Amino acid sequence: MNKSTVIDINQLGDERGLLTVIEEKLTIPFEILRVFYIYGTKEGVRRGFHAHYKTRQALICVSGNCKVYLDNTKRKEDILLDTPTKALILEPNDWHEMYDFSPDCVLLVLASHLYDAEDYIRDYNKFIEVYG
Ligand code: T46
Repeated sequence: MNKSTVIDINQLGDERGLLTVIEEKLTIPFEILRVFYIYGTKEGVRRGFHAHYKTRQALICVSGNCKVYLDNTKRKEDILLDTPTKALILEPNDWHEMYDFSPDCVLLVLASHLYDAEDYIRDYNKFIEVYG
């Protein structure tokens, strides 16, 4: 199983402002089948609380900032996403929770698979059974 990593995305820009490009397979190491974004998250709310069987995702804060707690059964860590030029490549075997959303946070998520509720492991004991 791959390890989740943070990658830098290049930033283009000139006197008019900034521009960041995401290209399938070049910037993001998988085919992108689905895009969604999380925004308007209320203060103090924690989201996620699951892992996946097969979906790989790239999480990018295109506005504001938030944190992501990761647990792959062997190591636990907290990642700060605070710039549109940083992507967390989130592997299926990482239990994840997103928290500390700033009021202006827009968290863009690029996913390798279409939505399938069966791809979620929402029970922590089941997660340990599958990946521990
Ligand atoms: C993830 C983190 C980073 C859909 O119908 N289609 C979709 O593509 C998605 C993503 C969600 N939904 C429905 C399922 C729920 O009824 O929207 C509702 C909220 O989804 P959920 O509670 O799973 O949201 P989060 O913020 O806990 O997790 C989401 C993604 O679901 C998940 O894949 O890894 O963002």
